Amino acid sequence: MKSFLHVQDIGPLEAALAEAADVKRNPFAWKSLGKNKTIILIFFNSSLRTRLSSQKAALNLGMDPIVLNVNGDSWKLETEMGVVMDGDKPEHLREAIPVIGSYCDIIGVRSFAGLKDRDFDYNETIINQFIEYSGKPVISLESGTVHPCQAFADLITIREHSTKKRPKVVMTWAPHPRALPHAVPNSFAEWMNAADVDFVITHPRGYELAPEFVGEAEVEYDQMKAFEGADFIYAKNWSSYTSYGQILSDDRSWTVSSRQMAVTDNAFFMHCLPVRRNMIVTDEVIDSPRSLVIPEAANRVVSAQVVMKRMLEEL
Ligand code: AN0
Ligand code: CP
Repeated sequence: MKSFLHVQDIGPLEAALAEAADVKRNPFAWKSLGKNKTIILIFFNSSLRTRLSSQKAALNLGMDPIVLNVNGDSWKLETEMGVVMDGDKPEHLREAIPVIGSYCDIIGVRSFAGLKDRDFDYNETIINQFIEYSGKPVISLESGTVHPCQAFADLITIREHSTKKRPKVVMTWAPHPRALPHAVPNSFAEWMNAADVDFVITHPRGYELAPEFVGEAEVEYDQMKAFEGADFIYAKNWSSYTSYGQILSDDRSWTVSSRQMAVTDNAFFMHCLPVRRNMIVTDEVIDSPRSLVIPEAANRVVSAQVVMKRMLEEL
């Protein structure tokens, strides 16, 4: 695996899920695989889970993780090509990336969508430069359009809790005070479309995701109708794709509460975290025994470890 952005990068899902179960059962079985190998994790944005679970996964594999917070500890990096660098950024990615590549064996990059220039974000301009100029395998830790480590952990969690062969999984938009990227819902849609589930997306009009991620998924604008008979509810806010980066609605009736959960088939509740309580989901739902948010976050170590393990095996 030269890079990990999309569901196809992991190959057949059943094999990946079986490997995830192995890794979870015996996390230290591959401790010698990463001996004398280094992973550098670059963060252009904040993180709790990704930062910690990626390091934990690397340590489980015997690798040495190094974390760099761009904008915090390092020089601010220019990401646009062909600009006169007379602003506040003293170094360009074009030099920084090969330097970083020379210090490590695998690179992880978190660089959120800026939500200003759709082409810049949707061309994955930043992570693609890492892929092109580092000479090393690159993992998206949420980049311009995708968050594959999250979606893989979500799929592992669904598989662990599903009692049906083909569960109904509903991804619902929910209100949020700030404009958020599409990476989490894009990847969740991409992975659910590839998995053996009935997948429905529900959101107010104007929040349609990019067609390449929606794929064949059913889109239902009536949230209550979408929730009927669901086995898993996956809540997330995102900003508009068509009116790029805009907030079009703050309709609090979309906040996931026991009113909507009542029409599901006793569904589990999921969210990638961080979550704003009583905006995205009520206390009652997130604190209920059907909430999977903590085991879901715990599975971030497992998904990251499978990806890093496969990259190490190919080094
Ligand atoms: C980010 C997002 O929505 O993309 C990260 C989620 C993993 N969330 C926030 O910025 C709150
Ligand atoms: N879910 C997730 O990626 O969380 P962090 O932003 O805290 O890493």
